[in-house]
Amino acid sequence: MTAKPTVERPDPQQVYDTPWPLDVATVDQFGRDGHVRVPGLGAGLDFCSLRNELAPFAESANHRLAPMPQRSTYDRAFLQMFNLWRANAAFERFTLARRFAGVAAQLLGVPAVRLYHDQALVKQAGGGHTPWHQDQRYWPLDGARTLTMWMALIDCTPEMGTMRFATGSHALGDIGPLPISDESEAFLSALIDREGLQVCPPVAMAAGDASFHDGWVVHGGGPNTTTVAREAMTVIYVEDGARITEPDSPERRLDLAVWLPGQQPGDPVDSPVNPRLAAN
Ligand SMILES: O=C(O)CCC(=O)C(=O)O
Repeated sequence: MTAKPTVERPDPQQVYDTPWPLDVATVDQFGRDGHVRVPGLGAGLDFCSLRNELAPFAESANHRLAPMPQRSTYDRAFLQMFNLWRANAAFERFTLARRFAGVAAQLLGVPAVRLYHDQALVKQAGGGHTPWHQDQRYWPLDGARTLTMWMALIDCTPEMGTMRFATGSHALGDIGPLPISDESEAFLSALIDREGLQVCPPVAMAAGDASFHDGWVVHGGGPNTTTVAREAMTVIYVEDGARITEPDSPERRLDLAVWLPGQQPGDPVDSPVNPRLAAN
């Protein structure tokens, strides 16, 4: 009798702790385009187990919303679960991973980053598109360098609604207060046409493939026209030393209170929920 072969999987902490040096072309591409893909960044992690950890959070987020046809465009786009690192040990290891923070720091060209917050984004089967928007418009971090890592937790086809980007749009900076909505989709679609920006459409992403996007890049996601949920985990980073700016919109006022608790405009980002994440 032969022994049943076992699938060797590395200890997730080993994956999280092992640096991922980027080549110059990848860093240059991020600077030029405002987004870049890093395939296989999470390879070796147990995505089935991460999805099981996520399931109860997604289930309760789903129950808080109306049935899909009655939802707003925003709520049809995804179930949103924030700061899982504070609620779940598996996601604490994921979000605080030195490997991911190290890639973020290399792309920004800084020695260290701070966590702004994490969020899981589940685009349910039949879920709608994610309208075009700029993330940094939500954050009281006007002059800071910021970026988001988006990692697929399941093999995704483009039809499941992976990310789309307006390449180079980060160079336009702050386009204005346009919360994610039908209005932001229409306004930014017209802007993309007017400026002749190239759109990088949704692409297939295997579980563990990641993309990183600049806080000012115009981006969104396709609809999920399949019967499988598109499960993704995101981590938002800000350069270490960045200072908080005066919030000038309801979204930024809310973000200051929630993601930078106890902090004031002018302070460096360093509340207890914004740990410094250094690559080394
Ligand atoms: O997952 C999506 O559909 C959109 C994600 C997004 O906009 C972001 O992570 O900034």
